[in-house]
Amino acid sequence: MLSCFVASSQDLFISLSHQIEGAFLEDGKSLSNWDVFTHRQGSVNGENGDIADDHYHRYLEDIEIMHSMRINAYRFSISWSRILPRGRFGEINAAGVSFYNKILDILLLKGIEPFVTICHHDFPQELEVRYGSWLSPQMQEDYVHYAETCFKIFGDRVKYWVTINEPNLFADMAYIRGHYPPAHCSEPFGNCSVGNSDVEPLTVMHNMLLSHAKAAKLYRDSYQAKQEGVIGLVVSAMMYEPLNENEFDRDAVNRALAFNVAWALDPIVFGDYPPEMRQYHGNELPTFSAEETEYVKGSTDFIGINHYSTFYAQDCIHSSCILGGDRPIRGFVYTTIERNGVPIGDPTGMPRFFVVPRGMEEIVNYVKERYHNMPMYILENGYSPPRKQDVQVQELLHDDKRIEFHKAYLASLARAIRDGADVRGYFVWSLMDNYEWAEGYSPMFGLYYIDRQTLKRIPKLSAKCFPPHNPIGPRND
Ligand code: AM3
Repeated sequence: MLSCFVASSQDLFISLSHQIEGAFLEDGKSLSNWDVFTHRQGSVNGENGDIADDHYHRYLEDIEIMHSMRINAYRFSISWSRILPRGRFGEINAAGVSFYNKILDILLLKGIEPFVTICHHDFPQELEVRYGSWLSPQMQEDYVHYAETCFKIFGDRVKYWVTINEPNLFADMAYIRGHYPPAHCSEPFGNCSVGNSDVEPLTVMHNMLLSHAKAAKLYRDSYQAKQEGVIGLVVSAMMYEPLNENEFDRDAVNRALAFNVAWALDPIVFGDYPPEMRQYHGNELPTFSAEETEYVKGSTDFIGINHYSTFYAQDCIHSSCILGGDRPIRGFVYTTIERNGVPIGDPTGMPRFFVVPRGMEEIVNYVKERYHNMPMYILENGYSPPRKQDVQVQELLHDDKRIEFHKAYLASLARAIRDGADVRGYFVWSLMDNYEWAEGYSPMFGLYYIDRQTLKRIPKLSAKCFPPHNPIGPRND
């Protein structure tokens, strides 16, 4: 058996979100974009989040699990459709408020710091139907109204706010690949119900960033002094390495990072989109007015990083690339997971995700250098084992590979921290196996296994290893 982790001086946390709640139409919650998408026949192999981990009814047990593990922080998201089922067109749902009030109160009682994400991929379907959600500037009004509702009701207890989860991944998955609702897609991902132009993902990101910035300004102007919290954004931050060791592919790495990570972060730190994108998109890329630049720039107190894997990047300006690689060719970059037929790392259960621990140090250093070493939190990092037919539960529970994964990624993170990166926390994705968006229940990222028949929570081997700086192990009481 593998040993647990070496003690670390950093605080180490753990995370998960509403992919666990279930109770999809209970107590006044409305249909979300995901409820509608997954109920549409075949959208996610017939699987949906109707029950998920039934956390809505089992939150006491789940927080007790966290407490027993001596976890010191918990990241979760609030379901927009539970709090404002009709967005700004209806009333606050008291039952939804009461659910999160209970969670926050118990977490604090147990000494667990809540990190709260306001919008994590989901929102009331009514906003999609009325005006096309993130494609419309109207979504900014709805988002700010919702965010303020959260600050007012929960802000006395929440000291760490994340405005929007992974706007870059959402824009890509929902408006380029068509894997997330509303499933718009562009070439070469032509196999979805609604075609779009290249501009849609740019518009979606623009509305998300303006929503983030307006909410952050409101928080800072009216709540921060009294509530003494911080507010930030989290990006999906994959790493890239040159496919071939030459200057062109190294440039392609920079463009891949610009078109993914800096797309979201440059505006909120510097006030404008990355020059690399401006050069490629020209006038297609939206612009911020002088007034918008004022509040978009510097609108984050910290940078949240979700990191899972690394890809190879190949330049497509000076060499011809095969259209239809792992990603659309944005910024003339083709990304792939193999070099000369050799995969970049060991496989995982997520398509295109490989185990490449050095990527953690590399991505943290990239963010550190580009954004002048702002405070960073690793808000997601985790491992799902390669999927197998008829896998035995015992095999899933004996998750040496997950332990190895976190050991290696934490060692890589520790190197970046020793080199001066201001990383203040690390959250594991995730506490329990849960409903993984476009992939359904097959990926199993949890430190706890969920029996899908009984919904019993069963600790995997890795659960005994967290948090790693805990010298005495989990509680037995
Ligand atoms: O589902 C969570 C994790 C697990 O895998 C979480 O809710 C998300 O914030 C986050 O995006 N997570 C995740 N991402 C994988 C997304 C697959 C994208 C594949 C694109 C490959 C370039």
